[in-house]
Amino acid sequence: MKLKYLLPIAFIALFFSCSTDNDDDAIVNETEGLELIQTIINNNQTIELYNEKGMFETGYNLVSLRIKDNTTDSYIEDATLSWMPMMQMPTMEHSSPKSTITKALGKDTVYEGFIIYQMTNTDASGWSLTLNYTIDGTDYSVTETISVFQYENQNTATFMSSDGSNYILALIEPKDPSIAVNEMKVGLFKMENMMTFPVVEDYTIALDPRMPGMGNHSSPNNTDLTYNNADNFYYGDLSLTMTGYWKLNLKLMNTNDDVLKGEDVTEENESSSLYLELEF
Ligand SMILES: [Cu+2]
Repeated sequence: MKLKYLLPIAFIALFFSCSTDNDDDAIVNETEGLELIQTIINNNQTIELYNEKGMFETGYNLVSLRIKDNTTDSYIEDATLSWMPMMQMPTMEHSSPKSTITKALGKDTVYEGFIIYQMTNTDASGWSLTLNYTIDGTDYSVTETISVFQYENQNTATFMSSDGSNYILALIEPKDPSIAVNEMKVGLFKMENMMTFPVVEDYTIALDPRMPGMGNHSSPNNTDLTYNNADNFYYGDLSLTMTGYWKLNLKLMNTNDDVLKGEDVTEENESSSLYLELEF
């Protein structure tokens, strides 16, 4: 091969090998599969919020965050972060269940946590998000209005139990249900006050899925949900025998097996007062 053909090839090879070493490529890969929800500018930093859909909805939201240093145009890899979602209502304000924020597994620039929005206004208004973070020993804080859209089905339930306490229950899995025995995963939180929502441990959630549109039939091989202390969520088997609308009738029992909320589904009682919904 003549030199005039080799040179462009060498140049192209050099160009691509350089660009794969470029930091930007690594950064782009870290948010692959995620959609930007919002950016929040706080003086010298820009905070980026991501999730799978690119929007906050009522229920469980897994959120990824990055902080960009606007001066150097690079992402901060050693920040510590916390957050406080807040809903302003006509006569009071309240927060919601949320996790701590930790570095996402196997990532350098992405932090991760969840927020469970238990309600919203019909126009998605009412919520703000405060982010507190520390970079190199300096504390920063920013509060910004966010939009939280109403999810079409009841994927979260807020209720008062027979013990007088308020609880929040949120459906996390299945995200993509199929005609099969699906792993069902929910979060259960006690509303200690308007700001504090600790995880409830070691309760049991009885499960009875039904199809109200089809004679309220059930399905075989469901199991009740039990607490997993490795990740603080509840797990059980959810059997879905066909596509369509399912009402996941639930009954919450405390550690003494007292029923705190919900009723059995019978001929006379077609639905529990505690339920989540699912459609696929
Ligand atoms: Cu509210």
